[in-house]
Parts: sequence; structure tokens; C-alpha cells
Amino acid sequence: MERVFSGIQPTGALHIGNWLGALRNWIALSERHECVYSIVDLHALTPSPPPSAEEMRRRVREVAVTLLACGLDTSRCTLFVQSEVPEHAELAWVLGCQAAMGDLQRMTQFKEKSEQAREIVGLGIFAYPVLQAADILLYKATRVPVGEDQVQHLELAREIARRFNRIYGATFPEPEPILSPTPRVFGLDGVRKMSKSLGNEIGLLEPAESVKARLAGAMTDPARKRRTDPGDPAKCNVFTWHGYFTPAAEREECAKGCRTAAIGCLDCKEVLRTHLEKVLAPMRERAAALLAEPAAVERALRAGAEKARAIARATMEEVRHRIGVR
Ligand code: AQP
Repeated sequence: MERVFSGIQPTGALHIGNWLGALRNWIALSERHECVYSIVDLHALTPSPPPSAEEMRRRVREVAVTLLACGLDTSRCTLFVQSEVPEHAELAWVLGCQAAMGDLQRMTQFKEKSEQAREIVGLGIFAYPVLQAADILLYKATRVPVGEDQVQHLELAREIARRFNRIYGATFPEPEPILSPTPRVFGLDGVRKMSKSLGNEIGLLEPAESVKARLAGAMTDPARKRRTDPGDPAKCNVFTWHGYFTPAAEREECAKGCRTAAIGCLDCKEVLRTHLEKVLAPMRERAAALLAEPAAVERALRAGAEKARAIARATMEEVRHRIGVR
């Protein structure tokens, strides 16, 4: 059985982009592989300014509840919080010594995130892919589910593994990507990737009324200015979302109605909302039950950290031996 590793940052409320691009695939993979999933809070320290301690704790709890509410089953996978396994930071230092500055400078995410930094461009955002390589290699994972934006980082993790193995002897497998079937979901603005930090998302646990209001403001075909103008579904981001949630026949009806101006964008969004609710409503319900039982969520995370630590300790022991430190 292959070992799969993936992580998610507690940088805000999880959204339908995370669900389509990662989480539903995580659940499917945990049915046929040994899966290790982490809420990577150390990565979430990299924005500038960082979240307060209270905010970080709140987000970690929120992400844990959302993952469980989505249907992640901790009896079928290991789910833990990254900072509960100190070996992640330790291996990141060791691997950082073998990561080329030039490679890190080329990372698209580094360029984008350093532009978003409001105070400083910290070393953490520069070294982010090294910590990510440590996350994966610590578990000797052979497969990593990734969205389009993470392919470059995984390639770097493979390069770091190769370099380490060349210098110190075969230690790490080179992890292969499992490209998400939905690698990039655009946000409400229809232009940028849906992101927690861009405010262009529909949250998985957002109240139904709020989803409705946000959908009403979602960008459609920019050329369709008035209700009476015909639209082009191929140029409409909302229509792309129909592809994720609406059955084919109804979707086709919406497309026809749009092209002929028989329906307006709000009618089309209402059809989407009905189908989106079929996914979101059960998640909200499960989340409410989990929130009423915080101790159970905490127990699940602690048990996950125990399992993760056992693997991480064994790898670090081997790494220390290979590099000659105590
Ligand atoms: N819009 C998206 N479309 C498809 N997949 C997505 N993912 C995120 N956004 C989309 C996938 O979700 C997983 C976890 O992502 P993450 O939280 O670790 O980081 P991210 O990709 O940086 O997500 P965000 O929402 O954009 O967070 P912020 O705003 O904090 O940077 C990954 O597999 C990712 O591909």
C-alpha cells in the first residue's frame, strides 16, 4: 500500500475550492492508501503579519471540525496538527541545507505571497517549500495529492530528496504527484483562484443565507450587462461551478436559457445554489454536532499526532545517523 501525505493550512475557513481541489480526493484516497493528513499550522505562521495566538488556535479547531464534517474518517487515515510533531521543523533545517537559493527564488508562490506581505517578507515564506518537503519526506510518502499551484513545490521536494540521497545515501523515496481532478477553482471574482486569504470564497460551513448573498454577487459572463442580453456560458465562472454541482440535464437547460436570455444570471445562480446546498447542508449539520463535542475532536487529533510521531521519530533517527549529528 502506498503512503500518501497532504497538508492544509489553517489560514481561514475552508472553501469549496479546497473541497473540490483537495478534500474530496483526500477522502477517496483514504479508502485505498495509507494516508497521513496534516493541519499545517507552522506554514500558517508565514503571512506577514501572522495571526494572533488566539486566532491560530481558533482556526486550527475550525479546520479540524471542517475536515471531519466533510467526511474525513480518522479510523481510515492519520489526521494531526503539524506543530504537535516537532520533527517537521527539525527535518526542515536539515533539508534546507540542501535546498538551492536559486530554486527557492524561482517559486511562483514565493513571488505572489511576498507581494501580499504587509510588514516583512520573512525567511519563512521563502523557506515554505523546504518545510513542505520535510512534511512529505518525514513520512517517506510516495504520493502527494496536489492542486495545480503546488506542482512546482513538489518538484522541488523531489529535487531535495534526490540531493540528500546522493550525498548521504538512499533515504527518501521521490514523491510522485496525484494531480487533483479539479486543480483550480476560480473565486467569486471569476478571475483569481478561490483562496481563503483573498476573500473570494464560498465557505464550506458558511450559513445558507450568506452563501445565497455571496453567490448573488458572483461574477458571470462580463459581457452580459442586462437581463435581456444573451450570455455565453463558456465565459461564465458560475457556469463552470454548475459543472461541479448540477446534474447534466439541468445544467444544459441553464446554458440554453442563458444563451437565449430566457433566464437571468440570478435564476441560473438559484439553480446552482439548490445543488450546492445538497453538499453544504449535511456538512453544516455534522459540523454543528462536532462543535458540541470539542473533546472528541481534540481526542481524534491527539491520537493522530501519536501515530504521526511514531513514524516521524523513526525517520529522524535514521536521518541523524546518516548526517552524523546526535
Ligand atoms: N481554488 C482552488 N482550486 C483547487 N484547489 C484548491 N486548493 C486550494 N484552493 C484551491 C487546494 O486545497 C489544498 C489545501 O490548500 P492550502 O490551504 O494548503 O493552501 P492554498 O492552496 O494556498 O489554499 P488557499 O485557500 O489559497 O489558502 P491561502 O489563501 O491561505 O493561500 C491544496 O491541495 C490546494 O491545491
